[in-house]
Amino acid sequence: MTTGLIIIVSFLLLAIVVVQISRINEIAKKLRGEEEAERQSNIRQSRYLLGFMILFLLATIVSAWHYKNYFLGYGPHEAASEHGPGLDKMFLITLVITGIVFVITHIALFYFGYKYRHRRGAKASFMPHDNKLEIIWTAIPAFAMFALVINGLVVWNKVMADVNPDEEFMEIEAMGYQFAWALRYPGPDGKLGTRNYKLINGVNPMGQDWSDLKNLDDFQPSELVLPKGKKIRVRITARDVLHDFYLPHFRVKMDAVPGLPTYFVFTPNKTTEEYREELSKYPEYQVPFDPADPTGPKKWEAFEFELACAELCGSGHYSMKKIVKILEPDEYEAWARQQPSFYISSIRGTDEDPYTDQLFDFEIQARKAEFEDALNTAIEAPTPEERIMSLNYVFFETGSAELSPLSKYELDNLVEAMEQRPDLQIEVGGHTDNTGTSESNLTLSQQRAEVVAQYLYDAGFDANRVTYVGYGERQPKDTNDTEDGRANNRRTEIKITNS
Ligand SMILES: [Cu+2]
Repeated sequence: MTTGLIIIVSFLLLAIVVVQISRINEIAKKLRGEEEAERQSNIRQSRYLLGFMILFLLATIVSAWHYKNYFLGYGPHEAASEHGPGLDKMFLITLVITGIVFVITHIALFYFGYKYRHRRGAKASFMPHDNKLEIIWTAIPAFAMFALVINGLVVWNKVMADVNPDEEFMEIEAMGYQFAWALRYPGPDGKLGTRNYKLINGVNPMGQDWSDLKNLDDFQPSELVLPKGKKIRVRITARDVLHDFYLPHFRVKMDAVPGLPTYFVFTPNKTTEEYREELSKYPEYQVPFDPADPTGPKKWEAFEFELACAELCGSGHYSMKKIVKILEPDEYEAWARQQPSFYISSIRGTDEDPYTDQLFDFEIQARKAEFEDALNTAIEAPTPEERIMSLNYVFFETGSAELSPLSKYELDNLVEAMEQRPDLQIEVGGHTDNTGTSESNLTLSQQRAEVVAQYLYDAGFDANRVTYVGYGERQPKDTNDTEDGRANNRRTEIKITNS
């Protein structure tokens, strides 16, 4: 605020000075005569040009020196990827060549302005054409440009190269949309599933095709986390408008174009921790990250790599920033193992799920483990009232005693458990919610309990070990006022009856 005020006041004062000087000139002109005043003015202005040149060049050099530790490629900001230093070197060469030209042309510009100021009686020399001069000022820039372009092509071909199919790499996907990035990792199978833009909807933001089994373990983390030292191929796409996948610290930058998949291959070679370590050696990063909190973390401690969008894609463009973390390979593995599959966490069991009529192996395993735990808890319970467990995955068709197909997994768990425990005796109990008359509910619960018992009889157990009772709606476990509560009440239980 005060800085702004000082700048405004300075400009005002400067304007007043300029106005005053021109008024003094007017008066001087009248006193000394027009011609003498003009000569004086020419000398003065040619000197101002020289002064401006010195100030301008000094400011350029001093500010570049002062801020050098903030520039990518300088100070602590060495590239964090394998291809990065090659690009940085190319930029440095270009900067040195164009920098020399920049300084020489500016000195020449202002010096000539000084040297050839108007003098009384001086005459301009007439030089319509000079072959030698033309050749020199065409050949030198042409040669310099040629060298830069050739160097650039060599670096470009290295940086933009795709992976060899037989080489080891990890492929992830980044999709830009207004206004964020959706990231997709291949999951334990190491392969990204196929996508189709026609399948994009509110629950399937990337349009994953669930009929492709490779999609089922893909996960969509909120941060871009990558292992150090691994070659990464990023598939880059856009869902709506142009975006640009930009990882400044890794010198990665590629447009994300709707309908035209692009990619970038790079190998991160510094972890976030290592980069912070490097920053900590520079005084610029030893200051508090948040100036309002002087005791808080230092700039180097709070540093994070970032993913940004480098295409002005609309009003929310600025919000496309994502944190990027580079971890040691074992830390990365631990992180990746914890990421839930998008299909399992967001699609499984919904209307989008094409596999509601089947169980996956891992689900069968998980349900079996859950069953064993619950059974052991019931067997070891101290009082007879607690020796009860629900068969959580036994379901019937609505209003009937017909088992739903997937119930067999839970019933097979029960069969196996009874085979392993020859002295286990159980009572199968059927329960319903309070929809319908209590008589019909009682009948339905008896029929359902009988169907489960029959399954066990068919498996070779007899009535000494398995009895069944229908309790109807008499023993609700939950409220009958909500659908969830009613679903909890429609249950099949087993009671351990051996004492
Ligand atoms: Cu964008």
